[in-house]
Order: sequence, then structure tokens, then C-alpha cells
Amino acid sequence: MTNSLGDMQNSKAIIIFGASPAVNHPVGFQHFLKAKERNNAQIIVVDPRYTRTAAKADLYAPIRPGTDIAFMYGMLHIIFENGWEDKKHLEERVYGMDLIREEAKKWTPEVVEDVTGVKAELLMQITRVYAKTKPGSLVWAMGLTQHSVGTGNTRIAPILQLALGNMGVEGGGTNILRGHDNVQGSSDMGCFPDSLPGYYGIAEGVWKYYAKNWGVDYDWLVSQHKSKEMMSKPGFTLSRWWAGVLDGKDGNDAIDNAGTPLKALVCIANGITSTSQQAKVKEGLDGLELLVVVDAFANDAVVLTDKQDDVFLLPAATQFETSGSVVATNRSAQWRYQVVEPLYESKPDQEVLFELAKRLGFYEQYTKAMTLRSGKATFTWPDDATDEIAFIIQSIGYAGRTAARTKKHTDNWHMFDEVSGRGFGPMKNEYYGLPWPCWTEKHPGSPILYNVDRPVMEGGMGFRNRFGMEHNGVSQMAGPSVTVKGSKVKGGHPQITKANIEEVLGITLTEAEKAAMGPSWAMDTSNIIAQKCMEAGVAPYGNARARCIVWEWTALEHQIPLHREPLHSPRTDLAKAYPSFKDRAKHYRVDTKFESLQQSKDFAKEFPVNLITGRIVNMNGAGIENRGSKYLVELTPEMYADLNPDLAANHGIRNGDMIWIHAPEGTKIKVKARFSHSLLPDRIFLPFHWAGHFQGKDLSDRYPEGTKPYSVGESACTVTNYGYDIITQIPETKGGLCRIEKA
Ligand SMILES: Nc1nc2c(c(=O)[nH]1)N[C@H]1C(S)=C(S)[C@@H](COP(=O)(O)OP(=O)(O)OC[C@H]3O[C@@H](n4cnc5c(=O)[nH]c(N)nc54)[C@H](O)[C@@H]3O)O[C@H]1N2
Ligand SMILES: Nc1nc2c(c(=O)[nH]1)N[C@H]1C(S)=C(S)[C@@H](COP(=O)(O)OP(=O)(O)OC[C@H]3O[C@@H](n4cnc5c(=O)[nH]c(N)nc54)[C@H](O)[C@@H]3O)O[C@H]1N2
Ligand SMILES: [Mo]
Repeated sequence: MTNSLGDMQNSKAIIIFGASPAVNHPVGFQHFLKAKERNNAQIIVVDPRYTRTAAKADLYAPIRPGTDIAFMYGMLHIIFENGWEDKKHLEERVYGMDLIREEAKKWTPEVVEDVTGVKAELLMQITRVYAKTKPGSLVWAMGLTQHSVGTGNTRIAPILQLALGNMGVEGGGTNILRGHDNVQGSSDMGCFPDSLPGYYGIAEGVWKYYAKNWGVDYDWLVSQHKSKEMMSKPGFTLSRWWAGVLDGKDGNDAIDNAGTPLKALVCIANGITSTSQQAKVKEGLDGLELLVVVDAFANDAVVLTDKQDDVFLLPAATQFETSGSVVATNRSAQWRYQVVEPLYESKPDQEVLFELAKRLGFYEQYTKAMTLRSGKATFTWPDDATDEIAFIIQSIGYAGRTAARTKKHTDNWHMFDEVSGRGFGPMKNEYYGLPWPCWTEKHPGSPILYNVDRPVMEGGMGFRNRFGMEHNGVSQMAGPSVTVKGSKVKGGHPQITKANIEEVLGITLTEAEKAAMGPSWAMDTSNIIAQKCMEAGVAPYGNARARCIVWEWTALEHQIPLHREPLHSPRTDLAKAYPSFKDRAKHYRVDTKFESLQQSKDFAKEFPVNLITGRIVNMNGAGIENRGSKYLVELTPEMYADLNPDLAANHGIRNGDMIWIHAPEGTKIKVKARFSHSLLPDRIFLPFHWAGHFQGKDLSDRYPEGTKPYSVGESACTVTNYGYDIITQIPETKGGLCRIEKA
């Protein structure tokens, strides 16, 4: 999120693609409604379903799933044709919009109507309102990401904002509504298969940086791995770990895992039942030698598997029973205080991990960094861990987010403005939660990314210089007129390194400073680079252009985002005209199909109905927490499918009938039909919060005694189709097909 929920109150137009904050972020949604009250903000919702969020909108477009890129090119087409783009912004702060402009030419309102199902008139009306009402905030969530083109979606959306000059301004920005509590924190902490904490990646130099700051031998780290080469190879993802167990046998996708299948799975706080292709997930679970689930509830994964031995369910304490820093959707930190001691025999997750490290023989190395710099005999959890993070993670500006500062913010919560995040009284000159980048211990945090109208010491900055100095002879630095307010350096400039700091900032370093300094701002634990930058009013990561082209992605055929039909498209003609990517070998260690699957069959003939999955307000994630609550279950006692009465009637289905939903993979689920006018007759909606049934079979006698939830049912993920994003491998849970029949 570039801005914040509070800042939405400054928006005059808000366009929401594939998110339903009224349901999924109901507290944050109040800021959207306040924008309406304060500024008469125009709210536009683009969603295949008429949601509760759409009910509050001024304009609503019932888009066909998986066609948002076409829709946004349609908007760009109209914007460029009418000259509504922000020309100065494009000239001085953006690179590569020409290619976008070329592509947009093809997307006339009529072509867009054919592909997206949204009437040309409506597209024009939406574009006019959004382009002419500024500042405009663009919001998205899972409706854009859970597609084979998810990454393309998340690139075209900022491009639209760049074209309109809506970046780096109050009330503007790209505002992605994050999911779980602290999910932003877990990404910052590197819960990825291809990065150490702080988005550093896993190249050798990064491992060495970490080894040094953890106080462990790099060679020891290498010795813990199968080989040095494997250390820099992305691991399996949560979406496809099971392919690692199935090992390419029986027609399953081939794997590349140093010659061995996966044998053990330790699952901490995740519903295995919320992952696509449950039949494969089940096979994966069954094939493991060891399954350990660390969870606060009896996670439904343990009933899905037929495995009898070596399945362990360890009782985790909840977040009320432990403490530490968490990160909100707008990059701000907050301290979470413990409310009660862990109940019964449960343990907080870190205790479980410490015990595991002891048994595996590396507890000392695992915890060493927490006492390394203070020289204390023992560490204090979680304070020393928080300070270790602040020390090491320079890459996104964690340096100023110490435990002490974070606690101070939480303790003085009432001293901050809800819209701007600015502090009052003793908290003056700080922004609530020190949203990153927070460059130094004196920096106030950055509430709005890329805002050049504020001094760096008040959260200002340009775009990051991440992609070199020039491309095709064009400078990637911001233009001469783009000077961050108060900066000593006029116009664009590169990121600051040890090699260029004296030249760019016009300063002379002492020998001692030079000796202490790291090679660049992102790996300078002395923090001298950042401090010198603050004195000069300069953002350490440079002042560059935002780019619309990812030139290094030639192999993946998508330097600019292009519309590509979902792997299972209801329009076989369009799947031919807009084919998916070439299949991708060794995508996070497993071969992944795109075009070969998409073009293999006329899926639409046998499976003509669009399958949409998502959330409801009284349930969360895989649902085990809520299905264990009598009162929440009463609101939705059983798993169901929403469908239009016209679609139902054509299949002889009445409201409340049980129906089968069949997927192209040959799997099926049995659920209750619920009539709904929120959907057009070509699509159905499934909430994904149930588990405990599998393809018509009730598995609920398998829950450990006393743990059976009040409601069990089919997981929607049993019928979500094969299909994964080309970069992130997120499953295509919002762009598949199905067939329905009365049960
Ligand atoms: N009550 C509740 N709140 C939650 C959660 C929960 O489970 N329950 N989960 C949390 C988590 S982890 C997350 S990630 C967030 C997710 O928050 P959201 O992304 O808002 O949740 P979803 O309901 O999955 O999807 C949002 C919308 O995308 C639409 N959609 C589907 N396909 C497309 C498409 O192709 N294009 C467009 N434009 N729209 C599409 C769906 O119809 C749906 O209304 O919610 C968080 N908040
Ligand atoms: N079809 C379909 N599938 C989807 C999605 C979709 O839209 N459609 N959305 C996807 C998305 S965005 C997400 S985020 C996932 C969500 O799916 P999951 O990540 O599976 O979501 P939760 O049910 O929130 O799982 C959290 C688990 O953590 C446990 N827990 C809670 N607190 C603690 C704790 O402090 N410690 C430990 N160890 N355990 C704890 C809970 O009991 C629960 O079992 O689903 C994904 N799957
Ligand atoms: Mo999520």
C-alpha cells in the first residue's frame, strides 16, 4: 500500500478492482465511506459479483473474471485518446509509457466489451469519472492477484495510476488491502521461498551479509544445505509443496529438488485446506513420512489425510498469549502486548521453533544475533529480535523501527491523527507506526510513498532507482524538475553507495566513516549512508523513474502486461486469440503448465460456468477458527454456492437443493444451492471457508476427540482449477470453470 487507509479520506475518486472491503476490511472501509461524506468521493467497483462494497458504489462494472488487464487497457485507451493523461508526470517521472500507449490503441471500448463483458458505455463513463476526479485512489486485493496473469494485473494497475499522475500524492496511490493480520510483516520477514528477510533475495552475497550479521560462519550455513547451489534456488511454494511429494510420478508435474522428493512437512498456522487442488494436496499429505501441524486449532488438514502414523498436532498459543511487533497494511508497525499467559500446554510459535532448533542442534547459531551486539548473556524476547531486524533490514528502511520506538507509538496511539498519521504533543514530527521506509532512528516514517512534495525528513522521496542508470540510451533518473522538497541534490539521482556518496551528496567522508560504511545504503548496518542522506535531504534509494517495462523478462514474453485468457476460459475463441504464457519449467522447483493446458481442450464446452471463490464476513481463511464458534456458524450453518436463479432453473435446481460442482480436473464437491441476484447467470460463487468433507464424503469422525468444529463441509479448493501465476505461483482460484448438476 503506497498510502494508508486513513489517507483514503483525502480521495475524491476511489476505484476498487477485485476487493470487497465492506466484507473483508470492514473497519478500514469506514475511511472509504468518510471520503464519500467529506469529498463526495466517487466510488467505482469492478467485480464479477455485485458485492456489499458495490452496494455503496456510484458505479459498478460486472466484469468477467480474469479480464482486468483488458479493462484497464480500455481505460488507458480512452484516457490517451482524450489527452487526459498527466503529461508532465509522464515526461519527468515515468519510463516506457509509449509501449503501453501502443498496446492501449488496440483496446477500443467495443473490443473491451467483447472480452470483459462490460458495456462500452459503462467503461467510458467509469473512465471519464475516474480520470477527471482527482486525486484518485486505486484499490485492489485478491480479485486481481489470484490469476495466472496476477502479476500482470498488479503491474497494469500502477501504470494506470502513473498515467493519471495519481502516484505520490495524498488521496492517490495504489492501495492494496492486505489479508491476514500481520501479513505485511510476514512478507517483510521473508516468508517467501526466494528471499531472506527484507526482500534481499537468496544470492550468495545476501547469505554472506546475513551470516555476518547473525554472527555465524558462512561455511557453516553452507554445510547445513545440500549444496551451495541449492541455497540460491527458490524453494517450493505453499501452492505446490505437494508436487514435491508426488515427485513427478503418475503424470504429475516434474520436480527439480536435488534428486529427492519432499518427505516431511512442518506446517505453522496454515490451513492446508485453503490451497487449490485438494485432491492433490491430499495425495501429498498421504505420501509424507512426517507431518507436523503447529496450530491453535485442530487444523482440518489432519482429517483430510488418510495417514495414520507420524502425524503430530502441536498446540500453538494464539496472538493474545504472546507479544511482539506486527506490521499493518500501510507498512506501519505496532507493538502487540500479551494479554494472557499461554493456556494449558500450548506454546507460542517462537518457543516451538526454539525447541526444534535445539533438537536439530543449532539453537546457539539460531539465537546468537540477539545478543551479538549488546554482549548480553541472554536475549530478551521479543525486544532483541525486533532490534536485530531493525539493524539488518536496511533494504526497506527498518533502521528506525526499534522495539523501544515501536512500543512508544503503540502506547501513545491516541496522540496521532487518523487521516494523516501525524503525531501531536510528545509524538510531534512522527507518523503513527513509523511506516517504512523509516531510514534512521530520528526519521518519522513515510506515510505516502514517492511523494516529492515533502522533505525526506517528513516522509518525502522520489521513485526508487532499482533498475540501473539507463535503458536503451534513456536515463532512468527522474527529470531535472523533480527535486524532493528541501533536497540538496537537484533533480533525479542514483541510489547512494559507498562509491558515489561523496560525489552525489557533495560531501567528504572521514577515513573512520569510510571504514565503517557498508557497500550501499541497503547493506550499510553502520547507517552512516542513511544519516548523511538525511542531512542532505536525500532518500538513500535514489530519485528515479517508475518504469512500465520489465525489460529483463523477455523469456517470459511479457515486458509489458498483456491480456491473456485464464487457463480455463469460458471463451475458447478468445483463448486462441489471447493465449497464456509458454509453460514454465522449474517454476519454484516444479514444472508448471500454461499454454499447453489452456490450448489442449475446449474446456468451455463441458464446463461452461465461471467459478469464483472468495470470502464472507463471518468466516476467515480456511475457517477452522470460526467453524469452532457456535455463534458465527449460526450465520452460515453450512457450505453453499451462490448462483443466479436463471442458471439454477436451467438445471432444475431449486433454492436450497444440494448440487454437485464438477471441475475439469475430474474432482467434484456437493454443496447447498443458494439463490443470489448478485451474480450473472454465467458464474457461481463459492466461499472457501469450509473443510471436513471431501468429494461428497464426510470425514468428521476423524477429528481428534472434542475438536470437531460446529460446521464441516466441502472445501471450495477441491474444485478450483489447475492454474498458477507466472511469477508468484499464486493459484488461479478466481479464474476457473465448472459444471453444475442437481445432486
Ligand atoms: N471476513 C473476512 N475478512 C478477511 C478474510 C476472510 O477470510 N474473512 N481474509 C483476509 C485475507 S487473508 C485476505 S487476502 C483479504 C482478501 O480480501 P478480498 O480480496 O477483498 O477478498 P475476496 O473475497 O477473496 O475477493 C475480493 C473480490 O474479488 C472478486 N473477483 C474475483 N475474480 C475477479 C476478477 O477476475 N476481477 C475482479 N476485478 N474481481 C474479481 C470477488 O468477486 C470478490 O468480491 O481479506 C482479509 N479479510
Ligand atoms: N479458493 C480460494 N482459496 C484461497 C483463497 C481464495 O480467495 N479462494 N485465498 C487465499 C488467501 S489470500 C489466503 S491468505 C489463504 C488463507 O488460508 P489460511 O492461511 O489457511 O487461513 P487461516 O484459516 O487464517 O489459517 C490460519 C491458521 O492459523 C491458526 N492460528 C491462528 N493463530 C495462530 C498462532 O498464533 N499460531 C499458530 N501456530 N497458529 C495460529 C488457525 O487456527 C488456522 O488454522 O487462503 C488462500 N486460499
Ligand atoms: Mo490472504
